[in-house]
Parts: sequence; structure tokens; C-alpha cells
Amino acid sequence: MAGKRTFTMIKPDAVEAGNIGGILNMITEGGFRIVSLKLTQLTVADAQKFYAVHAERPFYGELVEFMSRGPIVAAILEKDNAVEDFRTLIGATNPADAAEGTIRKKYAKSIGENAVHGSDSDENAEIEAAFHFAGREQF
Ligand code: RTP
Ligand code: MG
Repeated sequence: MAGKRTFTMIKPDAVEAGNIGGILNMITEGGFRIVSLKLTQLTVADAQKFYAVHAERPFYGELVEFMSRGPIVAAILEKDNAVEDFRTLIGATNPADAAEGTIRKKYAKSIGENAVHGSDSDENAEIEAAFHFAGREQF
């Protein structure tokens, strides 16, 4: 059976812009159940670790600075085929390429400041969820 859980963050740009409610509404309207939810902030070290896979990419420094500059919303979401369906709901990394009806089409500003994160595999969803939430915070 396809994986049931994914991990998301509402990124600092979207929190700053007052879009937490709008994005959570699109997530629940999209059929995802909220398993865990909190407002938190990544330290520089947290952001470096979370995005370590991109350490050699030219945008890594900018990404770490952006992701640690203010509060984020972290959440675990549940739905059949959660990882793939959530990436469909958020849309392409670059909002200029994002389909109509996607979260990034509506709320992302640029390829860097793109409003939301979505895990890219079941394995990473589990790692990223555990990075942010203890077992007793998962409902
Ligand atoms: P995410 O991991 O945040 O869900 O995004 P994604 O899979 O669509 O994109 P990924 O390739 O994993 O890149 C992670 C994040 O790095 C920033 N980025 N900036 N300036 C650039 O060219 C650039 N490319 C990527 C974005 O914030 C992207 O979501
Ligand atoms: Mg990614």
C-alpha cells in the first residue's frame, strides 16, 4: 500500500505574509488529516541539517538563511499516497511553473521563497517527521 504520511513546513515567507490559515485550509480541503502541528523556528544548525542533501547546491546558503529567519509551521499529514498527493497539491518548486489550484501557485513568491515544503519520499517523510515531533506529539 502507498505511504500514508508526509511531512510539511509552511515556510517563513508564508508565515510572515499571514498565510498559515489559507494554506492549512487548502491542506485539509485536499483531504489530508493533521497528525501533528506546531509553530516553531529552525536554528541555522537545524536548517543546515534538514537540508544537508542540498549542501553542494549553489542556493544552499540562501536556503539555510531563509528557512531560519523566522517562525515556520511544521506538520505531519496523513492520507493514502500522502507523499505524492501532497507534492501534487503544493505544485512545482518554481511558482512560475506551478499548476493552477496548487498552494505554490497561490502563495509562493519565487523559486526560493516558495511557501511550503513537502517530503519527497516515504523514507524522508519519516526522517523529517521525527526531526520535528516526538512520538507522543503524533496523533
Ligand atoms: P521542498 O524540498 O522545500 O519541498 O522543495 P522541492 O522539493 O520542490 O525543491 P528542492 O529541489 O528540494 O529544493 C529545496 C528548496 O530549496 C529552495 N531552492 N532554491 N534558488 C534556487 O534555485 C532554488 N532552488 C531550490 C526552495 O526553497 C526549494 O523548495
Ligand atoms: Mg525537496
